Amino acid sequence: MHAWPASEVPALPGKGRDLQIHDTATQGTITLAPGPVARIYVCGITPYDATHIGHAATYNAFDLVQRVWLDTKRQVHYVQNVTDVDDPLLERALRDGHDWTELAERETALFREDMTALRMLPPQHYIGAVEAIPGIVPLVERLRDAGAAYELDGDVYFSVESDAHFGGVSNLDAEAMRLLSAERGGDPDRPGKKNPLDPMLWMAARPGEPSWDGGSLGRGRPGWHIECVAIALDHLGMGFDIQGGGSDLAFPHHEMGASHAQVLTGEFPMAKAYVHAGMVALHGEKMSKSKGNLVFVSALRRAGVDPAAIRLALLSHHYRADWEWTDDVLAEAVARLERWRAAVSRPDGLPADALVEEVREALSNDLDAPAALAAVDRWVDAQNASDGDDESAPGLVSRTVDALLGVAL
Ligand code: 5CA
Ligand code: ZN
Repeated sequence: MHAWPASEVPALPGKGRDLQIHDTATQGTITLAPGPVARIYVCGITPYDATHIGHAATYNAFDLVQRVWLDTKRQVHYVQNVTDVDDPLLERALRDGHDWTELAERETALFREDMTALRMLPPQHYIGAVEAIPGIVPLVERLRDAGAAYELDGDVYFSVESDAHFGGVSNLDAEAMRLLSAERGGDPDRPGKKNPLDPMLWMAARPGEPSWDGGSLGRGRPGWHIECVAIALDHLGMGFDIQGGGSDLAFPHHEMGASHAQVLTGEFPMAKAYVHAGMVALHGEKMSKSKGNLVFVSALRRAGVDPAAIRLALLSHHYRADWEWTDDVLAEAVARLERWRAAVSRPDGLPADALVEEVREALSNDLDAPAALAAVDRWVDAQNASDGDDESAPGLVSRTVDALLGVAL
């Protein structure tokens, strides 16, 4: 699958700092020091509805990760999936009388447009679940042949007990895992399972649903977690730097994925850091496609909102915080964008070398975007109130805001 066009990232003078990031697995902050090529996998959308502000906030966090790494003069190898076949997508297509492939294609196209407008850097590999199926089947067969998976009425389940590290990503107790499993696509109450938490690796073909050749597994379609693992292992290998997504993916998705990968390869860990963004709410509840309390990026764009203002609104919250989208959040971002643009549109200004370092420091400190915005605010306020004569300053500030925050002034 093709991704979307990359906006250019200006090079800044000097060099950025290594990223310190909160890791869900160790429940602490770790400093990542990747080699010349940093490797990151970020879970992509299930394309049955348009990109909402919650999605955009999560992708914004991982876009900052890329920008910090690029500023350290590393390359970034970024992989993202599209869950273009799964229960919620098929259910929505059925409900609305649409062809599921057309629904997935349409919403993926809109996602690309939204990501481009928001200046999110694209992944080098953007892979759909459907196109990954030929790589998934042999992995499931291997897990089964190694005794880490078993069959139940034609479906194949992963045995969580086969991974000694199971539970180490999300650090939840058994009861919490069981509740979340039921809530997030698992089937803990299905009779016959060895452990209620065991997730499906391969679902045997159901009447009226799409299915693919699964070799010795029979016709069917892949489970959700093995989809991301197959894509990540294929393009990044084990021990990559960051596995990313929203906090609702820590369990079961990233927990199960790590277990699949660790059992398949005999290596630990799958990722050096498991990084999770907070949830954005609307009217007091998590924004979610299933509840329908959504603010779409595309709807804001159609209403004439500058994507740079949307981006500033996302950046005004720390990525790990849960926060609420309101009209005020957007109005504040629109006003900030205007102030910033006025400040850099002057022919000269106050020296900005210290600002570059402040923004670098804020972002390397667990992606503290609000601190980065505050630093730019300080320069902008001083600039708007004085008559500095550094002719390179406005350009340097524009390039810094563009390179590190993805905002075009
Ligand atoms: N396709 C799977 C991942 S493999 C999936 O979770 N798709 S999704 O469309 O439901 O979500 C895409 C990303 O947006 C995930 O990282 C998810 O955690 C994140 N996300 C969903 N809702 C919100 C929200 N309200 N706030 C912040 N992030 C969200
Ligand atoms: Zn995923």
